[in-house]
Amino acid sequence: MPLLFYSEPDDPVPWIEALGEHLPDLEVRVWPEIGNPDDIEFALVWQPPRGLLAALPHLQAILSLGAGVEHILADPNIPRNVPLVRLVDPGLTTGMTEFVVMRVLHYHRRMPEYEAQRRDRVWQLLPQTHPSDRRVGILGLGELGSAASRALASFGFDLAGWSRSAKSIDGIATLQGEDGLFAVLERSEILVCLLPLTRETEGILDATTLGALPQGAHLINVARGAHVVDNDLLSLLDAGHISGATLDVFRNEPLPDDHPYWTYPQVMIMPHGAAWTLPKTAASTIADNIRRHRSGELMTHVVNPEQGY
Ligand code: NDP
Ligand code: OXD
Repeated sequence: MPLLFYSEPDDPVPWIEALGEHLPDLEVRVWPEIGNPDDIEFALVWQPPRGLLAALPHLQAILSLGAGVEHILADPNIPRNVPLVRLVDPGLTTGMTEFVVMRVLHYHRRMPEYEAQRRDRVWQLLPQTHPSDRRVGILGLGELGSAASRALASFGFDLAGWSRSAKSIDGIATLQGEDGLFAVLERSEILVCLLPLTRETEGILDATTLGALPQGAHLINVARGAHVVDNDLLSLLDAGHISGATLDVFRNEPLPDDHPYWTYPQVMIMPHGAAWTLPKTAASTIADNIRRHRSGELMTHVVNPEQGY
């Protein structure tokens, strides 16, 4: 039975080709040319329109084209008896690790200050800090957060991370619960957010939590825009409590033209491109789950809808 593909405005052709290499018998129907909705067995989607999934009566599994699934769970009508699978893709993990390491090093090696010096034609060496004296915090130690942590650990950073359940990752102190969150925040000169967006994590980066960071800290948000209370972040930037932020994700995307982030000198913005889901690397995981489902095995990375990730 066919798979419905929805990922506007992406080109579906690389996906059809990559999936075809792993599952030559899979028929991919690209929305809106889906034929009879009764035929559809799998839906592979990114930000599907509300109601689309509910209109597929024989749907067997919903496969997210992203690691985050809030774009699917936001639809109150998604079929609750159909498993929802999030994406774990080695290419996505590599891309995110690269981006996090790049921005942590950027702040660690004081690049914003050197850029300001260059603008003012100042020739001045700034003291260099050894990574073991640089405290970095990671919120979320799942596929992406743990991979980024391991990469940062290889530089020797002084790392602490926060997750819901207890973890053991070489080279990183791992904490849980509200006390654990504040223990991570209070020590993080550079804070990376890699949490999923759920009921519990929406707005988690607000005046209280961001205010708990040490004076002059930097924020790297590569998770979801709604983790951040934007006015609180802007106030803390204005006050100099936060020295700078790298924001890849926003409450409203594209970022509205009149948003203060566009022109805020200490804010680096990216158009939600820290890490891409690449057909070349992601198709094999997706195909593997389709094969598993067809042969009656449990799929991997099935979302717990109650937890929201
Ligand atoms: P995972 O589900 O693998 O990891 C999520 C982590 O967050 C887990 O460690 C989990 O804890 C922790 N967590 C969740 N809820 C809580 C909570 N209430 N309190 C404490 N810890 C919590 O997700 P991924 O690592 O694959 O992806 C993370 C997010 O990154 C995605 O949901 C997406 O929003 C974002 N993303 C952004 C991209 C971009 O280009 N900007 C690209 C890809 C993803 P535990 O391990 O105990 O369950
Ligand atoms: C994702 C994303 O969740 O790209 O995978 O944001």
